[in-house]
Order: sequence, then C-alpha cells, then structure tokens
Amino acid sequence: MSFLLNLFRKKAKPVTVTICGLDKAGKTAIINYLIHGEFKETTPTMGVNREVINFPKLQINIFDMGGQEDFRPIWQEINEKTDALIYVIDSVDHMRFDLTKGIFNDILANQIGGKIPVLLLLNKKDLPDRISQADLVKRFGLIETEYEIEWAVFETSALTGEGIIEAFSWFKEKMEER
Ligand SMILES: Nc1nc2c(ncn2[C@@H]2O[C@H](COP(=O)(O)OP(=O)(O)OP(=O)(O)O)[C@@H](O)[C@H]2O)c(=O)[nH]1
Ligand SMILES: [Mg+2]
Repeated sequence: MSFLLNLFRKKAKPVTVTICGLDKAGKTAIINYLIHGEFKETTPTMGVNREVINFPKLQINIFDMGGQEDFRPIWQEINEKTDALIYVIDSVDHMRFDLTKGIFNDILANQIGGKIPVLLLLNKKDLPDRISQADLVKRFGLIETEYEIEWAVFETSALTGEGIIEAFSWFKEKMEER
C-alpha cells in the first residue's frame, strides 16, 4: 500500500492475525490485556476464538488458537491464510521449551509463507527463573533463519501489562506498512 493511499484511507484496513503457542503460554490473557487494558482470568481456549481489535487505521482480526495438543491440527488451515503471526512462549516453561521450538519451526516451514511479520512474545515476565530473550533468539535460531519473515521478540507480562504496548507498537507498524 502506497504512502499516499494510506494517508487518504477512510476505512480501517482489515488484517488477519493468528496467535499460536502451547497451552497456558498466555495467548488469551495477552489478547484480553490488549482489549481491556487489564489482566483478566482466563479459561483454556477450546478450538479457536476470533477477536476484533480496532485501531484508527487498522482492524485486526485475531484468531486466538487453543494450544492444547488436540487443537493444534486446526492451526494449519488458519495460518495458511494469515497476514501475520504472533507466537507466545511461556518463559518459565523450561520443560517444554524444545517442544514449543519444534512447533514454531513447523509453522514457519509448513504453515505460513512469504515475508510476513512474526511477533514472538516471551510471556510471564513477572515470574522469576525465566528463559532470557537472548536465549530464545539463540535457541530458536532466529538470527540465521532461512525463512523470509520479519521477526521481533518482546518480553511481556499479561499480568502487569509490561512490554505489551511496545510489542504491539512494532506489530501495528509492520501491519500498516503492508
Ligand atoms: N504470572 C503470569 N501468569 C500469566 C501470564 N499470562 C497468562 N498467565 C496465566 O497463565 C494461565 C494460562 O493463560 P491463558 O491466557 O489462558 O493461556 P493460553 O495460551 O491462552 O492457553 P490455551 O488457551 O490453553 O492455549 C492462566 O492462569 C493465566 O492467568 C503472565 O504474564 N504472568
Ligand atoms: Mg487461550
């Protein structure tokens, strides 16, 4: 979209975004924080939920995916049509770090295509004994990735809201550029 067209746009541009990651990573809590500006207790997402977030120039249709094993096969079809991906990692889930890394790589290899924005959120920043941002970048092999994605990593807390504005400012900018 050219700069001039963007300037004269009257209606918000609709974009589709998926939010993936293992169960309990905090996907729904992050979406809730974005919509309500505060933490709200969640229940596990059964299947997929669609939420709409309206910014002045951008309407984001977010598909909040259930992360439990049974629901992961649903992701493929929705990810194939998405304009961008948000991937949430529980920064204290050391036990399942290799599992979430494998699932993330499978999404890049088989479910999304092209130069799409990929926002990685290392969530639960409010808790001690976390996997660091540098560790995530290294262990996910992001610097040397063979995929054409535009990625960024932010540490967030859906409990305190820390990092969420910064992360979504980056994301919104990338989406508006498209
Ligand atoms: N301390 C802390 N707890 C969090 C944070 N984000 C989410 N939680 C908690 O983690 C649990 C799981 O959060 P959800 O948002 O439901 O996780 P989800 O990724 O949507 O899980 P599924 O829907 O099963 O895929 C809940 O008990 C949340 O309250 C966070 O940043 N800090
Ligand atoms: Mg959920």
